[in-house]
Amino acid sequence: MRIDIVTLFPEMFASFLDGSLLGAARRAGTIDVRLTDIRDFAEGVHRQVDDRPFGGGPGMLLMPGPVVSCVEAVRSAGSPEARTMLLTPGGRPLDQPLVEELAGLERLVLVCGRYEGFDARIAQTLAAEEVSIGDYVLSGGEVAAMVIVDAVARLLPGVLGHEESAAQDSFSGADRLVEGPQYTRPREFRGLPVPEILLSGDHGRIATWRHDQAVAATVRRNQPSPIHSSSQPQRSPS
Ligand code: 6GU
Repeated sequence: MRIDIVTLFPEMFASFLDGSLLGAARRAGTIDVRLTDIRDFAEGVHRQVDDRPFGGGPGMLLMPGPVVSCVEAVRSAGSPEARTMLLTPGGRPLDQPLVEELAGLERLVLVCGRYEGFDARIAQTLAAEEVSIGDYVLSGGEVAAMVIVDAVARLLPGVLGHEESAAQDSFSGADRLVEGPQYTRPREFRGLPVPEILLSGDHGRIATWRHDQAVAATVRRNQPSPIHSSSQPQRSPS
C-alpha cells in the first residue's frame, strides 16, 4: 500500500516513520509512505500558503492554490483518483471500520491542515473526504495523519507478525467489543490475584469468561465516567 502525506511540516514524521512497526513494514515493502511539502507548491517570493478568511474572523486558512496543486502532483503519479482525506477536527470521526476500509486500498492521500483550517474549495476541487480523529482540537493534522498510518499499517499482512492479533483487537470482529482485562505473571501482584479461571486450563470456560468480560467492558465504557473508571473484572452471569 502507498500512503502519501501532504504537509507543511514533513520533518515531524521522521522518527515516526523510522520507528519499529513502520520502519520494518517500510523496509519489507509492505507499505510505502511518502511526504510532500505543500510549501514546494506555493508561489511568489514569500511562498505563501495561508491567508485571512473572507468575512473576517480569527486565524489563517490554507489557500486552495498550493494545496490543490500539491495533491494533484502527488496523485498524477499513477492514481489521479486516489482516495484523499483532509484531516480536520470537523471531519468524519475515524473508527476501526473506517481504518479497515482504508487498509484495503492501494493508495491513500492524507492532507494535513494547519492554521484554522482549509479553504472550503480544497475539498470540493479534490473530491476529498474530511476526517477527524476525535472531538478535541489539535494544532495541525500531522499527529492525526500518524494516527491513521499507524492504525492502517498494523492491519497490513505481515506487519504485526502474528495475524490473529488484529482480529482480536478491541473494536474488531462483528460485535465490535472492547477487550476485557488481561493478565501476565506474576500470579499475584500486591495482593491482587489473577482470576482463577485463567489458570484452570479449561479453554472453553476461559473463552466464555473472556467474552463476558468484553461485553461488560463495552457496556461500562458507554456509561458516564465514574463507572467507566473501574477496570476490575466483572462477575460473569452464571
Ligand atoms: Cl484530523 N486535525 C486537527 N487539527 N485537529 C483534530 C483532528 C484533526 N482530529 C481531531 N482533532
